[in-house]
Amino acid sequence: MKNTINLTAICLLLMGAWACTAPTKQSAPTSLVVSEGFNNPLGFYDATPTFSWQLPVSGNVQHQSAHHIVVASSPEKLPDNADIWDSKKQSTQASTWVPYGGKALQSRQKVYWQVRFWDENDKASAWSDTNHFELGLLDNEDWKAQWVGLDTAKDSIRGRSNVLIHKPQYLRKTFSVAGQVAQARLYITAKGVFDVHLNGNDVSDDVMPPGWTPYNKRIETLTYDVTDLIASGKNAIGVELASGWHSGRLLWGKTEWDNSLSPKVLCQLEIRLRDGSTMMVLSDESWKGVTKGPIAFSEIYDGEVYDANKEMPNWSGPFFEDADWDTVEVAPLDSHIALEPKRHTTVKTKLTLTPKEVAINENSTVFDLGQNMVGVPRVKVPMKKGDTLVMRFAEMLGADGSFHTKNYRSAHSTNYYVAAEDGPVDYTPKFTFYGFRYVQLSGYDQEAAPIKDWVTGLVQYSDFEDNGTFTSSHDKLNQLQSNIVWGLRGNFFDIPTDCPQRDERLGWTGDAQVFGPTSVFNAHVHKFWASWLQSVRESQWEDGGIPWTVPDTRGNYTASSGWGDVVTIIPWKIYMRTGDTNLLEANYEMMKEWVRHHGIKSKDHISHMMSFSDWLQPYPENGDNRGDTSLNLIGTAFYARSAQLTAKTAKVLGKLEEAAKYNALYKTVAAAFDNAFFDEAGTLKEGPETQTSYLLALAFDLLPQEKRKNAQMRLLQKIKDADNHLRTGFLGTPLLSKVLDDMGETDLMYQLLFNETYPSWFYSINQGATTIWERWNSYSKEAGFNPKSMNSLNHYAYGAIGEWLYERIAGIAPLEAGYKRIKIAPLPNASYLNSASARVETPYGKASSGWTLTEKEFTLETEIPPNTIAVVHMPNATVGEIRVNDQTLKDNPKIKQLSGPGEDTLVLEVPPGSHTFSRAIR
Ligand code: RAM
Repeated sequence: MKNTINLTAICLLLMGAWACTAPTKQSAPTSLVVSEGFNNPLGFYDATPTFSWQLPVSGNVQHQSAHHIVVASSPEKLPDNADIWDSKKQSTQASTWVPYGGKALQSRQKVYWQVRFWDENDKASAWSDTNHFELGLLDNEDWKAQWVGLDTAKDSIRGRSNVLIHKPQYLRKTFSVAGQVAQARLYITAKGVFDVHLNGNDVSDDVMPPGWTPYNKRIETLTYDVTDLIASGKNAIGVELASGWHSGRLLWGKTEWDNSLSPKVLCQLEIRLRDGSTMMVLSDESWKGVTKGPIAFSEIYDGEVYDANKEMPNWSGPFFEDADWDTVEVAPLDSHIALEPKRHTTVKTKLTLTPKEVAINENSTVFDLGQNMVGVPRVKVPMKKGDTLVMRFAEMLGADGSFHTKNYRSAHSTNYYVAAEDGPVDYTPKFTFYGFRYVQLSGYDQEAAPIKDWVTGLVQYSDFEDNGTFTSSHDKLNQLQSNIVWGLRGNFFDIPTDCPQRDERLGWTGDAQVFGPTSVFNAHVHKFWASWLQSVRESQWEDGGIPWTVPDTRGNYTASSGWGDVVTIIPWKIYMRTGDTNLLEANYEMMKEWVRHHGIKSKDHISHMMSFSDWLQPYPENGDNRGDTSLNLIGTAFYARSAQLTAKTAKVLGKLEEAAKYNALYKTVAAAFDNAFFDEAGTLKEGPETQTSYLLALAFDLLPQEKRKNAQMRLLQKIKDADNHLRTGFLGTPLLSKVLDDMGETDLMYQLLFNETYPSWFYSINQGATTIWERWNSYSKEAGFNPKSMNSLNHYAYGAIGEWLYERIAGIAPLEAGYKRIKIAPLPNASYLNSASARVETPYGKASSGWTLTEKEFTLETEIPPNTIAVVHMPNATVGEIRVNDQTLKDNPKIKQLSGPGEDTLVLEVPPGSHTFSRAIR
């Protein structure tokens, strides 16, 4: 800054003001983050982070030619006296995932950093704003506190499925602070879920922390800045603690951690006073607790019971009388369980919904939020003393208006509130969540006339930001996009779940594999997946097998093909969309182990692994959920695919010998696959000829070149036999678009996508879906609810089609990992759409592609972020003259033509910036 002023002053003196208007520096980089997209984190997990930033869109920067990162122990030292790390000027285009290269960082350490860059003309930018991160407690050794809680197991209360019920606990501790507080950090976690208060104030708005990890291996810890919540003198900390996923009821319930254990909290409050002295308040034997508080019961599947008569005013304040409270039990830290800072964001209330309709019945009222959602209601309802407000939930009503809860199966999913006095109550459940669109209330003051304001839907999911949008000229396609996004919001509740409402809500690996790629477009879920993949690594068995769900609640040591393959598919897909090689590095051993497991379950490279197969394929010949495609064919196809992705990963990591080894394995398995399942011509020779058999063979490139054509023809025939409808379940559906697209059958793919009749995406929309359903026909206006008990109306798997909406209909895809090279290749199709557009936040900044098609003109508008290159494909280029930014191609010297003359698709290499391409239609 100083330099600029001096220079400006000199210019003014010597040359006159007019000559000095050109800026002497490029604008500063923006959007600084560490590791998987953390913005100034507190309680950060990563002592060896990576740094990423974006180049400014203003100032016509094309590329970075060098960067310079400085890290210091205080902001004043920056940029000139970086005492922790000074990268010096590095000549490189890398502006993402740049590894920290300074001294080892320690628990609690807070550091400040800045970055600047040089553009393609070696012109330096201004320094960025100063960013920072503060590490949490990285090691068990950092903890002086002990686990504390009441022994609720001894009450031997049994709930649904005879599961041990732990009554929610209220725990507290007073402490004195002799002086003014300069800084206070609260490090806390639970075996269970908690809500913490200081002196009667809520410490955070986190929902059900610490979240769900394989608790026998790792429990995540939270860090809160509580400097402003602690005063000189007497203080108190209070913790509400409930079972959550640790000690609550879960499907199968065979966890590797001891889930009969009474919930416990671990808490370490570290205070620094203005005089420089420090003190700690620890969870220990001095804490006290009761289970007689207002939350009398709380279970994830079954709901909550709140008795306002049992409220304890100011119970977490310093002057509350707790003489009759019990002394807590204390347990030491477990040496085998790592305590690590939470490595992604907690669940929070992200959106609120207000009812669209209110239907008043004799004793109850049903509030329709207009959208199937996940979270809790906030109710503000008039009540009479002693009455119980009953809150029930439903995803959908029957055609006769009946309140449909059958698909919750054994999940009681009901909330009770007992009023302590006459008048309005204001209540939000705390340690449970529901999947619902409708809320039914009964037990309120019968004299009051129900109004919409009584209920607000609090939409809760992991606290990530939106990352992209897709929109088009077609209402149902837009509704499909909305359903995909709501499926994401509903099932990213700390872990990726199959469904959010019934007695399941588990981290099903197959569903994650299928939907993961689409999720990355719509939301900033890089850290969410990186975190869950750590849980997957921790859950992998010794023989390389991967549990059906992570965390594992089944404990049956039987893996499923197509499900366990999440370990190769998700890291690779996320790497392609982020360019983060650390993600590959972290998961590489797991991938290898999983491929080994495929080998163990194969004979002569033909898989015999158990599989849920093409789950919920429509019209199964055998009536089974697993569809008709051969189990061994599916297993062998995924064996080859995982070997291939492991080879690609090895190559990126520079492990060339291993890359060759896994590539050879992929080829061997592919040859065995071809040999075992396909005849000389390339027609399936064993088992029922399904669409999915051909999709797997083609998508995973498992047939020799000469057989591909025939396999493609057979696939087309199978689709034709199905009256141009899909016949695919969980595994086949995500492959349809890629395979048909590669074949040039995009008209057919459009047709499948726009089909209105069963089975299709729009079919569920026609039946009233506001989310993606588990089954293509979970409900129909004609036949009502699918009679199968397994029937979730919020199940993201078929939302996998979202990837094709972004990548092909609108046309933005990474050509090189992390969108360093971007492919803009839209698929206009006048029979279906007049326009479509998508925007994606790439690691380099916003990229967008939007097209419109009129009778006269095709127009494509793109935004390409700095430090990337786009390769733009203009379809039907031979039809009319291409204009770029309203000029001829020749007048745009920075745009390079890559395609040959006369080719139908014009391929252009396009630099960063906003561009409009148009072509007249004659
Ligand atoms: C169901 C789950 C999930 C699926 C498994 C096989 O219980 O809901 O979607 O992956 O079965």
